[in-house]
Amino acid sequence: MKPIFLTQFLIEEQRAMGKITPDLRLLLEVVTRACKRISIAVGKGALGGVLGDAGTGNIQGEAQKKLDVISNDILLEANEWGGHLAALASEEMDHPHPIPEQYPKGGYLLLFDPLDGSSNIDVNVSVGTIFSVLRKPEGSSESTEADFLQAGTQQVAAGYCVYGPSTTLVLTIGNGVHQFTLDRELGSFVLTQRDMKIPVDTKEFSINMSNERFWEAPVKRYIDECVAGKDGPRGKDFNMRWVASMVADVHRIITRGGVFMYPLDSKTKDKGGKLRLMYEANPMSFIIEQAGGAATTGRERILDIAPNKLHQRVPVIMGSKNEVDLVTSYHA
Ligand code: AHM
Ligand code: MG
Repeated sequence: MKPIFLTQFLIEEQRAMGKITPDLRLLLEVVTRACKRISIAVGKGALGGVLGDAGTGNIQGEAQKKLDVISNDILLEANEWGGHLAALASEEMDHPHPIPEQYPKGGYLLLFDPLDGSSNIDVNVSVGTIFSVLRKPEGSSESTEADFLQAGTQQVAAGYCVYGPSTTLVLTIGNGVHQFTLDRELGSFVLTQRDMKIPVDTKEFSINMSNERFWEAPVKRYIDECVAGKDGPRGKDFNMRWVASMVADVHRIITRGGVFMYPLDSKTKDKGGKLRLMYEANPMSFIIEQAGGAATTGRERILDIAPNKLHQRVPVIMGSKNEVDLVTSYHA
């Protein structure tokens, strides 16, 4: 079969579905080209001198890895000049990044977690990039932080790349979820799965069990019942997986089902949760829902949350629909 490259896929979507404007297509091409550069940097590992700490911290008080900073710079540099963006925001930057004066401005806002799972960089385990695209609100001339504070339902596109044994791109523009694999010889993303669907049922959960004593009762109940296996109320044995890279854990779930949880716990309660709404929870929830799954905080649908700040954190429960519905019902 003739390979379908990302460019062809996007052009055909633009023509047939009217789903993509030329500017959005350019944006997606530019972001994914930046991901290729990040993939190369990640792949060089110790030989590229890219491992280890940067010696700096981000606004969330987390130590930055060299590759966090490199990936952030690659995404900024790639996206500044094209004329498709009004501004950018990153998990690694305190404030939104305006488009430099010398370049034209466009109608989209780009948000990203440049390198998710960065605790895994130095141990050669999968990491990734997550991104989300919003429209700039009508009427405002200069972009402000308030422009970004839109509910996840307003996203026009979202995607992630996993830098694993192969580099895969998973993308939604609001009509299903499609997977592309990087052909390293050609340097191009090739469509390898159209319309991914998450099985509604699962026997696999993904949570950091070391936090068990900090969880709330509904999550503890759900996991206890899974762990009880065949002899418990669920009547089946469950398996557990935790990569500690959200991109890798969610990618497994989109591929073969499962439920991913970073729930509210007493350690992160003051901050609202562990994962970031705008850079992690919203784009992943959009993708998960487009693949037939569900995503909640336990108390509400993630995509419905009206954000109150750029670096807001939220509890996350996402994946196979029936399981997410069950955990959510325990919160009721
Ligand atoms: P990061 O964006 O700084 O890498 O943090 C987010 C990561 C997620 O990818 C992952 O699910 C989680 O943090 C792992 O947390 P923990 O180390 O508590 O298991
Ligand atoms: Mg992250």
